[in-house]
Amino acid sequence: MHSSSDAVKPELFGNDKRKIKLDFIYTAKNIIIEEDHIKIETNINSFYLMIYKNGIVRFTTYNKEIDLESSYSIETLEPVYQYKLINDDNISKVVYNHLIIEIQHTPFHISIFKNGKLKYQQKAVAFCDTQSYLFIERSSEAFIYGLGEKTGFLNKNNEKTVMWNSDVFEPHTQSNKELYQSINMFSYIINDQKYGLFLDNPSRVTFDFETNDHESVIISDIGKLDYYIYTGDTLKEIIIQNADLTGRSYLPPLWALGYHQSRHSYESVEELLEIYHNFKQRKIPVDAIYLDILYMDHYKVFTFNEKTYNGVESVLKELKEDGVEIVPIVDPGVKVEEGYSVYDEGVKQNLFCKYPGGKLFTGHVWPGESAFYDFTNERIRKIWGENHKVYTDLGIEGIWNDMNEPSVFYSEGNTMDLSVLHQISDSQVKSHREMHNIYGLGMSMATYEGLQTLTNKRPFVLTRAGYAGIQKYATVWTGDNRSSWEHLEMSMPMCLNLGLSGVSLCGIDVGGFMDNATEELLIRWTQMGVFLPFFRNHCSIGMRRQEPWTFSKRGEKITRKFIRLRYELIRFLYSEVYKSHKDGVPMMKPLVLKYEDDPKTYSIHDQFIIGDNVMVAPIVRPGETARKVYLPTGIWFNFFTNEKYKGNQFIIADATLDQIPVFVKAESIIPLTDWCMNTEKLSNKIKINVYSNGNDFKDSFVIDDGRSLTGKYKQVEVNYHNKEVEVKETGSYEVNFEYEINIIK
Ligand code: MIG
Repeated sequence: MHSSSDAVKPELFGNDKRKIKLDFIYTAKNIIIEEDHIKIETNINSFYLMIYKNGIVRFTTYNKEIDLESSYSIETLEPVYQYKLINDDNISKVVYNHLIIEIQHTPFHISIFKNGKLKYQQKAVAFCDTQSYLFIERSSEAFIYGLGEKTGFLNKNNEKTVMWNSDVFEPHTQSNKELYQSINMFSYIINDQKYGLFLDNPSRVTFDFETNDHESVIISDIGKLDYYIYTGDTLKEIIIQNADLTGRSYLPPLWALGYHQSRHSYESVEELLEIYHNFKQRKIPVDAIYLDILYMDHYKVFTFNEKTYNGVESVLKELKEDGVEIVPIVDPGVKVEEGYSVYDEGVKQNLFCKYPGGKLFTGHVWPGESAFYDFTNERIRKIWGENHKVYTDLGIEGIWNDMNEPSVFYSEGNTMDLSVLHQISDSQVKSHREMHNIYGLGMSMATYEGLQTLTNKRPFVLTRAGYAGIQKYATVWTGDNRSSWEHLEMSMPMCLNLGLSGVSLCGIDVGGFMDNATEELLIRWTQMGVFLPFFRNHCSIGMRRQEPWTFSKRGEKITRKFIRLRYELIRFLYSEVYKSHKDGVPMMKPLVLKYEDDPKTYSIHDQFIIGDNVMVAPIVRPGETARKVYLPTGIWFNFFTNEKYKGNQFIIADATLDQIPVFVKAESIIPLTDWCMNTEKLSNKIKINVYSNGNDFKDSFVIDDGRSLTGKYKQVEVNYHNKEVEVKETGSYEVNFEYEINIIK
């Protein structure tokens, strides 16, 4: 039979040492064009191939009936028809533009060539019960990026990981394979050979780049083997193809980019007010304060505790008038309690997940026994969205989705029973085992759409769980990290790989969630947070407080300075959010994404680029006041001192406790504003730093009102020509801005 069958070592199956017999597709028979796809009949089943306009190739097969539909997490793409199919003895070729897809009949192989060069090779496909196995050619020297929210460093090659949305409370280490998000997408790079792959399957998926030499094995637990190959020539092109397929980031309101303060929990309106007053009196900017689970009445979603949160309406009004937003947490579990309208309506309107046979599924979470909305169903998502009127009536415009893996206490596997059914539509029902990883995405989708309908403004949604496509509805944070230096450092590769998987808007709990932060750790974490897409300080109940003023005067002074810096940069940052929402490239980039021709960048995980030209190199070790920084080719300026450096070298950058190394590349601009207490108070005076090396260049940024859905914006183009700067505005946003030019050379 096929060589790969021998290559599957038993370790692949972990503790399960049963001999697993795989049925390989070893031969392809009839290969024909059928409507919008090519059908390949094999000894086991039919295998389908489709090509989309932007160079995405899809392969899909099922060991049951034909099903060419995609999951609801992806965008509808137009298939192309203008390809040629050439059938030969043992090889069929599909030719489309620069692509040739070669199908070897026996043994069954598929290879994709672009401009004559091999990109991708499917070595084998096999099945075992409900599972499918995909074997792909792999070099251990290659670099593999993406896979969403994973622990460890940037390059994921020579590792094995599992996609199964899980609430992981123990410290996140490289041994934690499963975390809250499942994004089955990676990019593969070795020299000039590059491709991206997305496997659209929300059941448990194992990516094994470790066990077998020379090949990757991807195992889907149940459902279709349905995957897409991105044939872009560069990492950036691959990332954009992924955004074409799984969607671009949503556009959050401007206030989502401000500084956010959270804690589990601010236990009463008095405590909430006290936090707010502290920010005000200490002149530390803040755009949002979070309400964690203790704001509710017995943890019942869509309620407030009448004792501790008595008077919440007027407090929220006061904060709102001052420009401070409130973001309450909403979990998916609905307390089983007759008389509680959310539960009663859920039963009456058939909104909850049920076992086969119709018995209600309940599981224990914060409110006790709880039922779970079925977010796979559009009708049910809509009703969930409407529930948010309770919040939007109070002026709330942002929601925090937690526990949506879903996490279920004291249950096998800490989640919903796998036999529970999802009523996707009237004609389609699937088991939780098959749909697990999409549950959180459905919840955020429902929340996002609900908020948008209710407020008619850009919603802000923060989520813990997700699947590919989550970027269309929510910002992602990486869950329960720890107040440790290791987790400070790991914040970067985690967010960078999320970005490379489509999730541009992401962040971590600044200061760390569990364990006790120190002043030094909080300062260093806050300094990094200033440059992350999402900047929220959050901390667990029972842990040492870590609001900016809770350590010494020195701690307060330094964190204040950096939180203010966030506001000086906020026009720039929001413009980068907007660009990423348009072009699909993450705003926080690993060096390799910008400098792909420079292999020295390939493994750098502890510095990053925000936007296109701002290099951030945080200090991530206690007591350190200097660190190694790699500056890629070009001329660079220290953002704080304007000192000039030649790139293509490692430098040692000093950073005492009140400094962070940040460099800006020549031939770029940064729009800066004076700091203010929150984004509602942002000034219309913009200082444009123009970083010049003498050459002519153009750069631009985008401004708008940061909140409405009108789609009116202003593009500000800065043209550096013959040592003169010209500023030109285009677009339909009518507010006037004053520009001051500051040339740095
Ligand atoms: O079982 O709402 O990750 O941010 O503070 C823990 C309480 C539930 C987990 C979240 C964390 C949040 C906490 N939640």
